[in-house]
Amino acid sequence: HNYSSEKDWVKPENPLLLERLEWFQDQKLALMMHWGPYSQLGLVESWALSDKDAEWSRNDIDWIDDAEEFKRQYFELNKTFNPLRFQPEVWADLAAENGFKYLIFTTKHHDGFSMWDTKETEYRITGPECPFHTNKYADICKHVFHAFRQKGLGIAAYFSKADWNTDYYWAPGMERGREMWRGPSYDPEEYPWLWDQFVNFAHNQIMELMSNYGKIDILWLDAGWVGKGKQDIRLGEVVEKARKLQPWLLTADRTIGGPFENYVTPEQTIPDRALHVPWESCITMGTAFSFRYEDDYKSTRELVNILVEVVAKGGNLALNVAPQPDGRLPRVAIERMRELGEWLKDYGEAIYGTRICAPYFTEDFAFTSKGDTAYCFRLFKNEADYSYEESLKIPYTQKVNQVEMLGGKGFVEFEQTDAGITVKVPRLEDGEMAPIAYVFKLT
Ligand code: FUL
Repeated sequence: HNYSSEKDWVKPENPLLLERLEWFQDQKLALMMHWGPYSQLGLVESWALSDKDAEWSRNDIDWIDDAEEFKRQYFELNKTFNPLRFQPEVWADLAAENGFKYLIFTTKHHDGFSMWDTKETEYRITGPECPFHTNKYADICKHVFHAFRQKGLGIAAYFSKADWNTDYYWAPGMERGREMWRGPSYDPEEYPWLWDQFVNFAHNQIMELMSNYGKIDILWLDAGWVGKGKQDIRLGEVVEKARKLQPWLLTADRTIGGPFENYVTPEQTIPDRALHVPWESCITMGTAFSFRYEDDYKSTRELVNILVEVVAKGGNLALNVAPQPDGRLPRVAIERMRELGEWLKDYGEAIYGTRICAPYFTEDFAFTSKGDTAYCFRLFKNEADYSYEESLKIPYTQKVNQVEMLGGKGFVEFEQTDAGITVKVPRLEDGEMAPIAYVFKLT
């Protein structure tokens, strides 16, 4: 998933949606969460199901030599998914306290397991086979959305158009899990009745989420590879219905371009330049979108560097943190969220509500702006990158009257020439750690 659909971005005509895109661009930081029965496996979300992707997605399954048996067992993970330590208020508190402004939650990933009380399939969290169905929090989406809304965060419903569980996705007699890249496994022209059923099923599920789960800000549709051209899932129809109930709804129909990709969504990557359309990169804190045992996590310094680069290029960061199968977040993930939150308490002013500002992002510097104010970050990518130098040359050529160093350092002396500004940087205080970044407010 790259950002080439930037060129196909269509500016909405509806003034409410334009206003919502401004809201969206103010938020900067989303918490993305991938959670479902697959979390028990500790692999890569649903991908181990796909024969075509076996090489990378099953590469650490050394205990399975029979793919058919594995897929059969995978589809039974609903029978053991029982997240008794699910406490959405704890997630929401942690997110709100640490600077996350909206949530993107997997209502359904490619495996088709629905995390809400859908009427469309038994393969769901409230289904009779799932032990969690008797829990008072069984309708997971409802409780997650409610908890985050209570804390003032926006809500994005991630919904995979691909559904490898439903019969409507497979040609009659074909094995589940043999995913075809464009999905479904048949040509809709050959089986129009089947395709119609699939499209109705997707529409009904989307409408359940739009009707019974409170205010939804964003419909985040994944699997852009389902529904291109003649295989379109007739999105216009369902979005029109959805917007009757949720007139403010933004849609992120990934990599499709056109009227339903209200913003562009690079994945695990940051564009090489500032983009002039609304966008959001989803990037994992660990090595996959869903939970992995003994995972490696990005350092706080790395996370700050990613956030600043994304924001300086005009985007939002959807930082993905994966809950464990029992419903708790991994300890390391919590620590990182807190450290990022600490950093944002000092420097969030230069992040939230900002827009791009030339020269955007250079080797060492990043810029953002808010009205007449510009913010400049001098990033230190590694601790070893940091060494104290009293005077720092900033390549910013607009007229500046005053320079303040955020993080409680106060106003600093500076000189301005045609080439930029030279500021006098105060020394670290005794015991002060090497900073992740200097942040200057240029007025
Ligand atoms: C991708 C999916 O295939 C991944 O599993 C993940 O959900 C990511 C956010 O989007 O297209």
